[in-house]
Amino acid sequence: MRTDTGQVFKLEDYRPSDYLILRTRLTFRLSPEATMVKAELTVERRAGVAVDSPLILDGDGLALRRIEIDGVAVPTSAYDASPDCLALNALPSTPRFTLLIETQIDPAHNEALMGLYRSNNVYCTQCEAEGFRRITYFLDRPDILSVFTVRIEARRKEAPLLLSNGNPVESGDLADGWHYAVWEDPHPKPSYLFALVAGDLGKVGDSFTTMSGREVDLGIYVEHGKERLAGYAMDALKRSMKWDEEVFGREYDLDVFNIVAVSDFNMGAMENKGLNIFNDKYVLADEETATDADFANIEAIIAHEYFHNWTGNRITCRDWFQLCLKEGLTVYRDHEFSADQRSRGVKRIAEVRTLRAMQFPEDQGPLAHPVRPRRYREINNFYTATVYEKGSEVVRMIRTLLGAETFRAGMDLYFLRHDGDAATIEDFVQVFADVSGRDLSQFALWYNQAGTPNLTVSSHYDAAAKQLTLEIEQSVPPTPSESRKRLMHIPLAFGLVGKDGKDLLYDSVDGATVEGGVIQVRKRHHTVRFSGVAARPALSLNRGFSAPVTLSVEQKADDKFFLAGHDSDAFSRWQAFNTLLTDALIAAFRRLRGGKGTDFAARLGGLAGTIATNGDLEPAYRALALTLPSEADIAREIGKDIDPDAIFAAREALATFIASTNRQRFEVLYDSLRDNSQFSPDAESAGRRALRNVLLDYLSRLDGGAETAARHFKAAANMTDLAAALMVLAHRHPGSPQADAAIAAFAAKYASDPLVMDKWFQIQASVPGPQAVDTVRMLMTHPAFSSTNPNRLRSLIGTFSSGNQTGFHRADGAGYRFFAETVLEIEKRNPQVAARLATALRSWRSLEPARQAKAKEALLTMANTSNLSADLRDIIDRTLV
Ligand code: B3K
Ligand code: ZN
Repeated sequence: MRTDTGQVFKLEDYRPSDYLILRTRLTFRLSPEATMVKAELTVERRAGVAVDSPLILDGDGLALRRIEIDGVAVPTSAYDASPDCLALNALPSTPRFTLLIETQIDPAHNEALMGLYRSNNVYCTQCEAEGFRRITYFLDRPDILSVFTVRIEARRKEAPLLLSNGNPVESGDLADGWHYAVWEDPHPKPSYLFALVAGDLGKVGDSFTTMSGREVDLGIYVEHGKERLAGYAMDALKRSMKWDEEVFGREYDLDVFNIVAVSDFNMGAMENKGLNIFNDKYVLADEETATDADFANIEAIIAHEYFHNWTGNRITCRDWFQLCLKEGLTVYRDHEFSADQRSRGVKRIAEVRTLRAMQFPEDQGPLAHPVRPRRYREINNFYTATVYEKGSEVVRMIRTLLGAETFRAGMDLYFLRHDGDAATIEDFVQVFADVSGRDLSQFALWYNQAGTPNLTVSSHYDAAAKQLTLEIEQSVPPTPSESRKRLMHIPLAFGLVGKDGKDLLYDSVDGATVEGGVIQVRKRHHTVRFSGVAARPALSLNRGFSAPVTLSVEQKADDKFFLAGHDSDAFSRWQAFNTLLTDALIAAFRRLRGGKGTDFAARLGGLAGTIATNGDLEPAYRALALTLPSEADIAREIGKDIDPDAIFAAREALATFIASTNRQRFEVLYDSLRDNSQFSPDAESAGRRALRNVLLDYLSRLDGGAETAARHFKAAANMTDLAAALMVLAHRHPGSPQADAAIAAFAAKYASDPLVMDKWFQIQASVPGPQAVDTVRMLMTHPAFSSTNPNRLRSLIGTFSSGNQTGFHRADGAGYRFFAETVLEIEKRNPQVAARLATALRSWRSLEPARQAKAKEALLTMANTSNLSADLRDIIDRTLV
């Protein structure tokens, strides 16, 4: 484990390296505990660099075995080697030389899952961001692009399959049962995109013909016997390849494209050139083991990693500060792909829900950072929702500002101008400024300034003058180390909705630039006046969530109800209803804490019923509308002095109110949505299942609810329905015979399927209430649990800490104590996963005082532990600031 050195990396310190590595020839002789790695590097000194400049290579826990320059052993006086660094002081005076380095590594004991490690007896690698330095000494930074040739040698019995990046060029037998394969990747790439896989795996093969008629061999490698489960992933891959050609004009560039699924993986997947490595959770699926959400995730992540081939691999990042250059853009691309494959409106609502759940709290808490950060201590902690999701929103805003055609022209120019480059955000923004002729300097603040901007809007309609006036005010809240903020350029899409639900027209507008239904907010204050507006409209703002802002609109409840039923923009219609629900929940929370407020409006319950049964609306949309804001959503809206128990009680009360108001309608609809046809994972069928399962959740709260859910469980013909029923039983009827029976039946059936058992862990870890701590402790001793597997840890510890508000934030602080102790235990093996889990405490300052004090104690326990990893130290220190 790399302990923290306290070193801070700064964007402004970027400097090109003195040396380049033009070619990298690697030879691996694989053995679980003693793998030999020979690296032959063609090194070139940059023009103008002094001959006596040292070459300083990165390492991480390496053991050096041999070192030669141009075929001659280097005397020990000419270098300094430590596990973490190799400094060469006396180099040839010729500008180019060959450096040979031999290191020995121990994949079998690599529990951090970075570098070369073993997962279920398969050798695999993860090098982003800085894992390559755990394999050999290198200039392990993304602006060093090198042409890689990789030779892998292994015992054939142990590893019949030998894969690396690029195209296969040679393979054959060696003495003593060994064999080898050579792979060559013609595209220069940074070391973080290196990959190697060796083991005994089953293959699903297919092929794709690119737009210029080239044939690409596709392979997905999985555990033997699981080939059948890779069909959906393969289909998603082919659809992704086609879509990138059609929508972005991007063609694949190697003879093969391989994907390998492994079961121990720190994140979702990795875009290594020509050899994507995936968490098996995002490859394996059939109706019996995967939910509709799993299918959608597989489709999105397969697409995401494939799209990286152009946005990430062919054009990579100059340094890690530019991470959003590839991640934000690639998320934008996968969002668009899913929107095209599924329902665009529904997809947008889901995206915004994720952004608010994951990114808004980041922006509003101690870990806030700009989409392009300026400082980091541990880069792995910056693979965040801000970099990914907000980064994607920024790209979307560019498209909104420029229009689809100009945006595409900008992307074309980006590919043309920067193909083969390690680029920056400035490069990216510049192509759009060039194609549009617009000044995007204020807009670029979205990359450089942290915090979620707020827009406050009030409106006034003058019937006599037929004028509508909007007062728009922007503010950007202070965030750590950025107390003074500059004003942002915010594209605010809007509609003036008339009585018939259609948008009203207007003659002219002044006070801000308004084009294509978008107000461009650039100043602190705009008075925007629309003339020639025939009647008082209901104001629909931030349509399609055109900007990632919070919005405070002074609006009559009547208008909100009207928009919730009539806004022609699907997102805004959903938003209007969601706002009504949120307002009602906050009022109920305040009532529970002794405040004043009226009971739930009967109209709210009525509207829920109307939406549920409105056949003009897609079932998936209706399911999203009827899903109440989560406890975390409500907490975020309330912002301070959070009491999770009161929030929980308020939410339960509203859910029960909606259920009892609509009992009959919900029952009829629930029955009518029963589907006996052949399973299909398509979005429409998934939408019907989603709606039916939301209705189940409501109905389960009424008399006979446990029986209804138990019937649902028994009748379930797919994992979506089965998991939904189990969830409802475990959450709404804990300890009931029905719940206990379902929990036992599920475990008995799926005991040997770790990915399905993850759902079982998740469902139980999220059961609300103070008992959750003990439940999770107990489940950690279950045979299906493993404290070295990241998926298991996320299912149990991650769900408990980020998905169980009343359990984790138990009033006596036992949840926090258990959490701190567990994170410290995990950290010893896997600092990256531990650090990610630890972010669950980031909103501790918004808790009520007693819980706040207890959360702080847990943070201090971690902070006062000596020899913390750089990963955990960084998160804890920033959280406590
Ligand atoms: N680029 C990888 C993430 C790497 C995370 C390193 N800690 C997967 C992705 O975003 O596509
Ligand atoms: Zn990515």
